[in-house]
Amino acid sequence: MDDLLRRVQGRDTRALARSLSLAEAGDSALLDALDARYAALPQPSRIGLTGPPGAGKSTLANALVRELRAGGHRVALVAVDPTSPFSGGALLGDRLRLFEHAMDDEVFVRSMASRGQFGGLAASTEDACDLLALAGFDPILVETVGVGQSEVDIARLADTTVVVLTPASGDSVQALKAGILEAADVLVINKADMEGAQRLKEDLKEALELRAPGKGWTPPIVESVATAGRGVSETLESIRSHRQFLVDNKWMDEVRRTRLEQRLFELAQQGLARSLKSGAAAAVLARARQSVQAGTKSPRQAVKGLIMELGL
Ligand SMILES: Nc1nc2c(ncn2[C@@H]2O[C@H](COP(=O)(O)OP(=O)(O)O)[C@@H](O)[C@H]2O)c(=O)[nH]1
Ligand SMILES: [Mg+2]
Repeated sequence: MDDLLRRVQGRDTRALARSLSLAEAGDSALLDALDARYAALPQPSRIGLTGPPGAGKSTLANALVRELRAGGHRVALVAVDPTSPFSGGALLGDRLRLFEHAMDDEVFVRSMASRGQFGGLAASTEDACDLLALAGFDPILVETVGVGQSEVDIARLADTTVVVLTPASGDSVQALKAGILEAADVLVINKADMEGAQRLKEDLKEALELRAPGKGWTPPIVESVATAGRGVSETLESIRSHRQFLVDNKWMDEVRRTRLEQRLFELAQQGLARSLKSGAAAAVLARARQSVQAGTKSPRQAVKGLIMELGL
C-alpha cells in the first residue's frame, strides 16, 4: 500500500484511480497507509458545487475545470451522486467528461456513485479529497446533487460552496425550503438564457437580505450559461474573492477546524456503532434488545442503561 501511495504522490494516474477505489471500498490497509501520511498532506483549496439535478452543475464544473486548467492549475473534479443506484458507475455525461480530459495528466475526473460501505458519503469524499491532495491536485472541485442533507455535507467539505440554481424549475422557493441558501458562498443562476432569470435574481436578493447575518460575506449572484461558457470566469472570480475573504479575515483556519471536528465526530459515531456489534458490547446490546422486546424497558430506558453499563 505504501508503494501504491508513493506512486500516487508521484502523480501516477492509474495508481490514483486504484487507491480511490480502495478508499471507497473502505480498504483498511489503504486507509491506514493514507493516515500515516496525514501530517504531510497538502491542503489544496476545495470548491463545492451543489444544486438541484439538471441545474447544470456538471456542465459548469466542466467549464470551470477547463478554465482552471488553462490558468495552469492541476485540477481534480469529484462528482458525487448519492441518488444514483449504481455503485462505482459513472453517468453518461460524466463518462464524456472523463473522455474529454483523458489525455491530460493535469486533470482528473472521478464519479463516486456509491455511498461507501464503511461510512457516509461525506467520509468517503473526504478520503478521496485527501488522495487527490496527495497526488498534487489543487483546487479540488466536488459536485453533489443538492437533495436533503447533502448540501450541508458539501458545505462542510468545501472551503467555498457554489450553489447552482436555474430559472427553469422555480428553484428559488425550493432553495429556501431546503436551506440551500444557508450553504451558499456563491450563487449561480445558470441557464440565464432561459426566461425567468431576472425574476429568480430578484427573489434571491430578497432571500439573502432575510438571511441571518453571517461573517460579513454576502454571496454574490452570478448569471451563467454554462453550455456557452458564459459567466464561467465570473464564477471563478467570485470563488477567488470568497477565498480571499476567508484568508483576509483569518477564517480559513476555522473552516478547517470545524471540518476536522465534524469528521472526527462522524468517524467516532461510526466506530462506536461498529464496536457495539462486536465483543463485550454486543452482549450488552443483546440484553437491552431483550428487555425492550419483553416490554420491561422502553427503548430510551434501555439505551440509558446500555450507556451506563458500557461506561460511556
Ligand atoms: N439552456 C441551457 N441549458 C443548459 C445550461 N447549462 C446546462 N444545460 C443543460 O442542462 C442539462 C443538465 O446539465 P447537467 O450539467 O448535467 O446538470 P447537473 O445535473 O446539475 O449536473 C444538460 O442537457 C445541459 O446541456 C445553460 O446554461 N443553458
Ligand atoms: Mg451532474
